[in-house]
Amino acid sequence: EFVINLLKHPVFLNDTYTTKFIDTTPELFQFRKRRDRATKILTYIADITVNGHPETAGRPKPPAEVKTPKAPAPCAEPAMGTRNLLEQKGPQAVADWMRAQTKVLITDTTMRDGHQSLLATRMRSIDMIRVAPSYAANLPQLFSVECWGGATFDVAYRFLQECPWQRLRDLRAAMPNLMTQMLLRASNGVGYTNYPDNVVQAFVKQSAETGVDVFRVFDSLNWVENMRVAMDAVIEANKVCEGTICYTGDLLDPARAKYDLKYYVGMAKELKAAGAHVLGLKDMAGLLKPAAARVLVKTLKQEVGLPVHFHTHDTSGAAAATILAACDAGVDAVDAAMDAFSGGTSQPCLGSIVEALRHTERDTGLDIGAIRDISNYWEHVRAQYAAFESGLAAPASEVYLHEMPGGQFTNLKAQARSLGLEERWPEVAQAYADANQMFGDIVKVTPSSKVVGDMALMMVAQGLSRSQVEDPAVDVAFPDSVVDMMKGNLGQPHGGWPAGIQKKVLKGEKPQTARPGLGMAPVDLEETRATLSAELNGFTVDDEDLNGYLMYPKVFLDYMGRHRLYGPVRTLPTQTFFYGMQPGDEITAEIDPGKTLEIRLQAVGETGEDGEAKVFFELNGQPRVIRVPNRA
Ligand code: BTN
Ligand code: 3PY
Ligand code: ZN
Repeated sequence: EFVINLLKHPVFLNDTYTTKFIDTTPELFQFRKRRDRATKILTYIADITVNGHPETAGRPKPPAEVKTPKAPAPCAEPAMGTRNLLEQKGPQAVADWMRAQTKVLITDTTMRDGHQSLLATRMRSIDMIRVAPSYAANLPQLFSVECWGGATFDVAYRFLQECPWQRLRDLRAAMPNLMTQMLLRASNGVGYTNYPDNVVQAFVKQSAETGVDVFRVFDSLNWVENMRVAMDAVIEANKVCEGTICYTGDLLDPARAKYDLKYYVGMAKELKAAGAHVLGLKDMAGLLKPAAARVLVKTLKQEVGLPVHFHTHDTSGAAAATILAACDAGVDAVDAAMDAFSGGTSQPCLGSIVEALRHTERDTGLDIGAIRDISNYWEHVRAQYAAFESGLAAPASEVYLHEMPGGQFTNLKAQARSLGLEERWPEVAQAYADANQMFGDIVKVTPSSKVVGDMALMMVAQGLSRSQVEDPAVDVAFPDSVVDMMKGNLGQPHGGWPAGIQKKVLKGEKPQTARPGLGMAPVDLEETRATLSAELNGFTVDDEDLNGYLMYPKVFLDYMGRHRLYGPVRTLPTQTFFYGMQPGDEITAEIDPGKTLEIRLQAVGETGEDGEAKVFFELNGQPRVIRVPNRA
């Protein structure tokens, strides 16, 4: 097949291919017969069974008794929920309704931040889609279900071999009464870099069309100027625009006066003026302490007049106290995760918040029995992903030192491990804090948090202290991401970049202070579609594919190449996807609504002289033999 040859061609692997390369390289066009989807899926299972999945090799295995999780039965037709209000009366009516509630509204983050923070974002769509009807029927009082955006977009293509848009479409269909919610990094889309304005606009439009109702829009430097393009696009799509403040520092600490009450109120007013329907308060590292939450939420409510939606992480172990303080202070909505996906670097436990508020004037009205049933389902789901557990065993008060976001903490630890720095983690934590101060004490959240992390790892690996890095006499080769940030390519932080370090990093080059998107030419969308279609041998590129490609060109192309080989592997049970099958195992995969494959593994044969293993299946009762290279 064309794409397989292309993806394995050294020029492609080197990232130096062009369309001309395709025209001048005839060996790409040795087509094999196109195989049907069932054969493709069997090929995937055979390959994983013989060779293992590269991502689970050497990692802890799920317990032997782990079974495909079964979702609780939906108890009735879904009652009307927030989505119905949005559809009937629009986003402003949702915001007005929020402010009129006495109860605390709850967002469930399990399907996005929960697994992003605990399982390296590896949860597969099938495990979400199975339980979505139970959410719609049994928890219709939820404010929203956060299930898209952030890191989930590229991880779906890159590691899970599935289309993130299809995930969204399926979840939307399964929860018609509940608002879906996504995390959007403003001009950075769901990526790590600033995109041209028309790419951001197209992405928001498509997300709204495919199924996002609430957009939590933030900027990694809290620069409202750089949030407008994304916010305007959300408002244009008639969806809920949650303009968001990222919380950092320590509100009540006079030594961290850069981020004081005045700063947050000022930013909140800017977000309101920019058209936010809801004010998001995003405490991505879990730094907001209970007493500070009381002051901050009360003041924002009084001074701004928008409903406030609070998000935090339980890295310190004290997040539930902060949420309850925020509830006392009048917060309108809060985020929490189901038991099995809560705590640690994730959100606090949803059921426990619900019970803590029970019989108070802020009672959420959510059914604890329904929560328990759904949570039991999630417990079985989590067990399947043992390979992706980070192993953080206890709360970490160290978070107040480094201020790493929940999603980054375990990731950076893994990176440190791969560089042989695991034993020196306390130094990494200190270097992260030092790098932050060196950059002027900035907001740290994707992508700015990655830059600080890159700097910190470099400092520890090379034994450089902050004062050495800052010393004009000491030669330092800065990470690319640091150079890029100092150039102004992620935007401007509160108070600007410190002149000394910026000058040293840029070696005399002049930084930009304008909004990065201002200097970027719009992408010709139709020309891109045509080029992409040609690169994919005439494949019809729809708007979702085009937007996926615009965010992550290489990741998307790699996904497409594997898709042509392996077909709709998103329909496989998670155990099969990561571990293949044992002789005697039987599974089903619904590749289209109503079209189900029944697959039984009979045996794995010997590997022949040609290095290929024969794998014997029964597919819907008929014998099938698949040959795959044995790379083990
Ligand atoms: C990856 O991106 O590496 C994970 C996606 C699955 C890749 C498939 S798994 C079977 C085959 N063997 C490999 O090493 N890669 C592909
Ligand atoms: C993301 O951008 O993915 C985040 O979760 C930031 O907190
Ligand atoms: Zn978060």
